[in-house]
Amino acid sequence: MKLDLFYAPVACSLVPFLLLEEAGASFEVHVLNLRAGEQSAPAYLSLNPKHKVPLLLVDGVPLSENLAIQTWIARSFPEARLLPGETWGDCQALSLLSWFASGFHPHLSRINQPAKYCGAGCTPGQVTEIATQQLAARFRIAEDLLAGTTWFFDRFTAPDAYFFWCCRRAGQLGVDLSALPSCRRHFEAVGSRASARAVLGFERECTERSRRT
Ligand SMILES: N[C@@H](CCC(=O)N[C@@H](CS)C(=O)NCC(=O)O)C(=O)O
Repeated sequence: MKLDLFYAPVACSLVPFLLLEEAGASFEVHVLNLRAGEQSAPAYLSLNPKHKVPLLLVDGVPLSENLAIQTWIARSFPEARLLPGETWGDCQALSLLSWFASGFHPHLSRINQPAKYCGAGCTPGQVTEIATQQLAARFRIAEDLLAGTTWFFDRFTAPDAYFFWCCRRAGQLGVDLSALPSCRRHFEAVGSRASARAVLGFERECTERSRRT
């Protein structure tokens, strides 16, 4: 089976990258420069007309959407135990993945590019402020879910990787997580895994390479 992951530094494609590392999968990473608009090049649009990363090609056939890609990885590499492994637990995990994709990610996108989300009579500052408030409410819920526990389930699973990215991106965009000790502890726990260190090392190399060119 040939796996090709389309990835961009800093973007949410970090999550399937990390899970493929956890699974010990053999895969090729194709780096896109989102700022340069490489996600809108015709060759990429023919694979993913939604012009987004992540995208996973499985034997040349594209699969888009983080939730679907993560679920595919977890099911295809069962020995990595990236989902709880029984129906109720798996549905609880999908519930978290869906929440991160629909409850966190869109607000992070708004803070990243507020002008894109402005209608008449609304300023980028207001978009950022509302998105920050919405995120704060969601992070408080996550804080309660993580109180007294290292992981969302009894061990590291896919939702931990996805929430790691949400916290990382929020921090990079200036969202203050300092009053959320459980989220911060969770962030440290995921960040210290070999998979996360490998992905962040790769990201550093990409960033340095693009700085040099
Ligand atoms: N619903 C998609 C969202 C993916 C997404 O928004 N990716 C961003 C990076 S984090 C992207 O590729 N943006 C480029 C663009 O919008 O042109 C998913 O869950 O996979």
